[in-house]
Amino acid sequence: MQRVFSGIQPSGIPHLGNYLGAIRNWVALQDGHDCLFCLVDLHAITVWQDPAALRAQTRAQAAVLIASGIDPGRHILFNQSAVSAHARLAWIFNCVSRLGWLGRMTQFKDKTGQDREAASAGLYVYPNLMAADILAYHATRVPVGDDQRQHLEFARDIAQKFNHDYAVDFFPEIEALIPTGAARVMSLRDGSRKMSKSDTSEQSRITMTDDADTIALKIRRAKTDAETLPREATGLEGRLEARNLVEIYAALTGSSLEQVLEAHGGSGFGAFKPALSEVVVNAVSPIADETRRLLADPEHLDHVLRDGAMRAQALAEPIVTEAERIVGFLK
Ligand code: AQP
Repeated sequence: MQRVFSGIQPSGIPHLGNYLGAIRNWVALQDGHDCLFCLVDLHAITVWQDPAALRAQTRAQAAVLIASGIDPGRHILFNQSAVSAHARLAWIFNCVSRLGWLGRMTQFKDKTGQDREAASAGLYVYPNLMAADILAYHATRVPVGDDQRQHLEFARDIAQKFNHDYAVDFFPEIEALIPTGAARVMSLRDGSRKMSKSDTSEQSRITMTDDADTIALKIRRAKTDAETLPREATGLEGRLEARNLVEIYAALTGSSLEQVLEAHGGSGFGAFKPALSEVVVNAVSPIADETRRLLADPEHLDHVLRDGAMRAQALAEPIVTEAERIVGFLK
């Protein structure tokens, strides 16, 4: 069976973008693959995290994943810092990848904006760690949202360069699994920015723990334009916010953009937003309820993560030890 590695940063509570772009597909991949689900806390601290909040968010992430249908008994759910192999391989990859490659990464530019000098060095070398996350397990398939496409290509380049530099055939080819439809969910406040845990506006995202009233309020306040919905997809051109809401509706109902517009074209947002709220509440509420139940027993969650870390360590240890031997470390 192919080994699949999936990561999510415990930098906040997962939102609808994480769910539609990633988590929902992870759940589906569990049949027919060996999966590792990793709460990537080493990545999270590339931007400042309050330590107590990071611990709470790590448990909350684990709870949301389990509530969404991830099965930590059949697969492996763990937090990254508990398995030292990630950091060891990342150091080797810091020395394999090139500054020029890192300089082309758009996520670094997006996250730092004008204030690049103040960014952490960790944020700059983030793609090296991401490559290590995957390759420490010789994982061959990585389900990610469309926003991570560039990082996946980077990881492939690192694997190839390592194999080339050391004249080995050690790291495998990686394949990105990118979902079609709502692969990138945008902010409810600005249709040109992706929905993000770290956006300072709570109103920009629907979190997977929001209750029905909060969801309805966020959707009611979501930025839109004054026009009615078009009857054809071409009518959404240049209407980023409108398109985002229609795409969310389509992704959650398993319909195409065209089908949603056939049913709702001609409606104003006054009518469409309540319909969208209902669809979102139906998807999010059962997950939010189960997450609250799981969070009531933090010791159980910690036990699940510790057990996952031991199983992950057992897989990664021989691979990373071999990589260290290949580069010439005494072993
Ligand atoms: N808006 C999105 N639409 C679709 N997919 C998304 N993903 C994230 N945002 C969207 C996918 O979720 C997975 C986990 O993401 P992550 O937490 O590792 O990192 P991220 O992409 O940086 O997510 P955020 O929410 O934007 O977090 P912060 O604000 O902390 O940086 C990935 O597969 C990603 O594609």
